[in-house]
This record gives sequence, structure tokens and C-alpha cells, in this order.
Amino acid sequence: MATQPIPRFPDGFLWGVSTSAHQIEGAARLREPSVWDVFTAEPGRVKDGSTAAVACDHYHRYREDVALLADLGVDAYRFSVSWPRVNSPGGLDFYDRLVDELCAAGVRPVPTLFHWDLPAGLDWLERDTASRFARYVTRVADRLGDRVVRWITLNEPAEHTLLGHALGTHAPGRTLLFDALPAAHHQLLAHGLAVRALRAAGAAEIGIANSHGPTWPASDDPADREAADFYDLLLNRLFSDPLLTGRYPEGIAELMPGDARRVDADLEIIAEPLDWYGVNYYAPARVGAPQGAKTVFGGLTLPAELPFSVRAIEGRPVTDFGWPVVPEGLTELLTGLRDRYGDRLPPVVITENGCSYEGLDDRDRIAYLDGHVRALHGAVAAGVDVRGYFVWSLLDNFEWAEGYARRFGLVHVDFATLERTPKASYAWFREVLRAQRAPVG
Ligand code: IFM
Repeated sequence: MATQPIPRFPDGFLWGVSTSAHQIEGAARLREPSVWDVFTAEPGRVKDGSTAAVACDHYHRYREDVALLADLGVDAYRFSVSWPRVNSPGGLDFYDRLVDELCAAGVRPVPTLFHWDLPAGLDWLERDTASRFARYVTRVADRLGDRVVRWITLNEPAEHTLLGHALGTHAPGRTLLFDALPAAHHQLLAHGLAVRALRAAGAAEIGIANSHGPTWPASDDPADREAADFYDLLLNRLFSDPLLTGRYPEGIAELMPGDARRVDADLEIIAEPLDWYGVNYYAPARVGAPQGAKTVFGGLTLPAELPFSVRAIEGRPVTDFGWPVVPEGLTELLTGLRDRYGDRLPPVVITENGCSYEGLDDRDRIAYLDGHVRALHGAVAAGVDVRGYFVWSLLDNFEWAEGYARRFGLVHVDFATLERTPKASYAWFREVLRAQRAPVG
């Protein structure tokens, strides 16, 4: 399916695709277990009862997957390093081979150092997990740093805190609501310590992948506005403010663990300057005053005690996951981040954007990506310094508590045979990349 030409992005713009270790690697027996292995072994945790023991078997098929990346023509590949695998004999060798294969194919490796698969037995409620993370990061950087230039510390600490520690729909399955905040603080501290560890190991370009989305009040009613502001605080500013301003937003600091002086000292570490800021964008949220327990998009049920409720965004197409398709939300989000943080916002890279749809002739995915890439161009035209865009995801994969029921890939994976088949969106993205690189005029 051809679309109208997409406006030209600035020279040097980085085009890529993303995946994560637990969602694609498989070969679970060749590594230590993670909190996700423990979680998926508990009945009822994953909707289709599946596990990531085999997933896409990328561990054994990485050469085929790198060939797909090369054929697609991306500049870069964002993958994650599994901490439990690095803890296991020969684990780092796998990433060594993967990075070599990528470099040989002319695709820049962009590793994420934590994408939710914490080694079983570790816990983000424990402060010490942050120091352990920094030691693991040093090991990875010492091994891969001669070939890796761009690093990502954490993926979406907001979702990992909310879904894993506050609501319990993701590993480790805790339902702590606001008592989950220490897990957020310790991940942010781990991020800051990792930035220092990476710099000490000579790394040049360090960022984080934070999920963000505009929050729209359900109405002008002050109760809806207040609820939306609190939601925005928890899902957006709780993570970007400390990183970019060195302070927690008002209303959060007093909920944080430890005495205030200790948190202040931690904030200095958390606010280590970043070389770039990764944004994962999927959809905005429309939020109003509490309405009792309600199921929101993605089948997630928010408990009645929360001081907000998430409402449907009417009049928009939705993905198979039920997420509304709102491309202009990306422009709004990026101009909003620029307005809030000004010079403190480093150059932005969209580290994830994508949608779940069935089928090989995935025109809905093409429409989604086309709309979002144009909206991203809108942000560039509005003066936001955006340097890259990564589609989530290269492959259909293990979509956490949804199992294999949600397909985000440009490449279809038959989970019975593990055969890979590029979808129509893969061909579309390849054409977009070719057009972006064609000589001007
Ligand atoms: O699959 C996830 C990914 O692991 C983190 N960001 C959102 C994606 C889609 O839900």
C-alpha cells in the first residue's frame, strides 16, 4: 500500500526498529530466571497461558533477524540485554555475536540495559538493586563498548512501576498502589548510577526510553481537571522531572522513601546530564474524576481507590489492543516536553511507536505509522530537536500479560514453526527509508 510521500527529515536522522530480550529471545534454559519467568509460571497471569521460554527463538535465529534488518534498510536496531542472561555462563557472548553481526550488516546496535526482566530474587523495592544494576552495566559496557555508541539505560520505568508494582498485572505482580513509589525511585537511581558507569566506561551517547503521552481532561469540570493533572504527574512528570530538572514534581516528593536529604542526594545522581531523551509514544489518555473500578483500554482494570479514571477517546479508530489512534498526540507531546523543559530537554529520539493488528496485509498498521511519522515531522517543523524514530516492533513477539495475542511486528512470526514473513508494513517502511535517503532534487 503506497502512501503520499512523507516530508523529508533532517540529515543524519536515525531510523530504526525496536525489540526486547524477554519478548523475542527464548532460550530461557540457557539463562537464569527473571521475575517474568516466575510470574508467567503462576496460573492466570498471562491471558493465553503462554510463556516466553521460546518466544521468537531469536537467540538461535539472530542471523536471520539481522538479515531482515539489513534488508529493511534501518540505520539502527534497538534491542535489550537480558540481565539474567548476562549473569549466566556464556550470556554476554550472545550479545557479542549479535553486535558483531549488526556491525557487519551496517546496522548500529542500540542496547537497552533493562527492559523489565529483572533477575528473579532481585527487587526494585530494595535500594541495593540500583547499585547491582550499575555493576552489571559496567560488565556489559566493558564487553560491548568498543562497538556500541548509543546506550539506553531503562525502558519505561513508569509502566514497570504502575503495572508491575502498583496494579500487579505485570511481573512481579505486586498490588501496592502508591506504596509502589520506591520502585520508581530506585529505578531512577539505577538509571543515574548507570549513566555514571557508562561514562566511566567511555560511552558517548546515553539516553533513557520513557513512555509519555498527553493527558486530556475528560471535561472542564475542576474535578476532572484535577484528576487528569494527577494522572499526568504519575505517568509523565514523575519520571521526566527528576531526570531533566533534578527535582520530583510537587505532590510526589513527600511520598518518596527515605529522609529528604537522602532523596536530594539521589536526585543529583538521577539528574546526570543525558545526551538524548528517548520517548515511547502510543496514545494519549483522557482522564476524569474517579468513577469506581473500571476496565480501560488494553483490558486493564483500574481499582476504585485511584483518584482518577481513564475514559474512552471517542471518534477514533482503535488498534486490536483497544488503544485509540491519535497521531497528532505525538506532536502535542513533543512540543509540550519542549515547552516544559526548554534547554534542559536534550535531543529527542522516539524509541518506540507502533500498534497491534492481525494479518499480513496490515494496512491499519501502515496508516498508523504513516500518521505518526507525519506527526513527528510536525514536531520537527515546530522546532523540536528530534533525531530518530524507532518502530515497535521488528517481530511479533511475547506481549507480556497478553501473551502472543497482540501482534506489533513489521514481520509476522508463526509461533508454531517460528517462520518469519515480512508484512505489508515492512515493505512500506522500507520504501519510506529509501525515499528519505534519495538524493534531493
Ligand atoms: O511490548 C511493549 C514494550 O515491551 C514496551 N512498550 C510498549 C510495547 C507495547 O505494549
